Amino acid sequence: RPLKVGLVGATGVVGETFINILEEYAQPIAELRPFASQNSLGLNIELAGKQWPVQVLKPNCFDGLDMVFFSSGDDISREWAPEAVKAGAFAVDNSNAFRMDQDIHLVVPEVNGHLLNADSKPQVIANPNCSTIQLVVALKPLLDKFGIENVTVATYQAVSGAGLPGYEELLNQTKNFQQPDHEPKAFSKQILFNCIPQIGSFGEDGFSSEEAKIMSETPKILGVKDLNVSAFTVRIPALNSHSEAVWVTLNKEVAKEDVVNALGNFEGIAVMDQDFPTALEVSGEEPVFVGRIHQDRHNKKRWLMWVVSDNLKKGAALNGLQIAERLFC
Ligand code: 11C
Repeated sequence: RPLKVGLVGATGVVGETFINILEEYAQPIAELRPFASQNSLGLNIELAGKQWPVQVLKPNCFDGLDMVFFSSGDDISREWAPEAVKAGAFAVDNSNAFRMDQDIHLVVPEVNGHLLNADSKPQVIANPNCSTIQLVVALKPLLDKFGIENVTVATYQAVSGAGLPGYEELLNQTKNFQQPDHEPKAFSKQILFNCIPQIGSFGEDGFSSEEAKIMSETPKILGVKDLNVSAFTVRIPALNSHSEAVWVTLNKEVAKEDVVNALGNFEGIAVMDQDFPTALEVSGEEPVFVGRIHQDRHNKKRWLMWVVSDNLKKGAALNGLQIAERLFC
């Protein structure tokens, strides 16, 4: 049956990606109800040859919908996702509001999609952080085949992770690159010609909120509560797609061929072992790309790999839609 879909945050970069993906291949949509702030009233979103007027959130605004995708920040989700569930819809939430709640599923369909099926009742389902999603997809086949002792990850994250303001800040600084002082807004320092080791805010232990998300979400999604994950996250002047250098220590020594086969045979992974993937090349693509797979010199159980994926697609909108597919297909 054609679905009735709500989209909160319809005018943001993730919202826009969600609409593009819906247009590409989701099952027929009976209704799109886009929501955004007051400033966007009067705008229409085009989907399937029809215009859907942008609305603002208000009581009973989700009535009749099957699913609502939220990508509009933690506060909006905290307040409105439960309202969508009360109205009888699934709330697929791309914010950080519910991810670590014990009774909320945090889902990457290839990894732990078994938590959802066509009999699931309307509930909030959390979409993980983008840099976590591509990491767990790459780790899952290694966990299943060889077991994992620990994981270390250093990220190189694109500005689109910070939404439209981040994207525009890099483009504007690039256009005006000779101007000496770029006043940073979306980032704490100038992003052009730079790398900024801050994503989110810093905690007392020295980790940033982005690092904390990766370190707590990864064990939950993989279903290994005590998995030791250490993350260091950096914003770089790439427009889109996050890159990650990953060190994974397996429970046993294995041959390279076995590692490459495990990764290559897993749903959602594209291995690029001869060449390597880059952010620019994989933008717009769906899989998680893995390259530079090689063994550590000192610890033969330890493997290094380079993991790149489109943070707006698999890292956000596409993963949300794949969650919906588990529920409705
Ligand atoms: C970034 N990963 O690149 C962040 C964006 O909790 O979903 C996504 C934040 C989140 O800045």
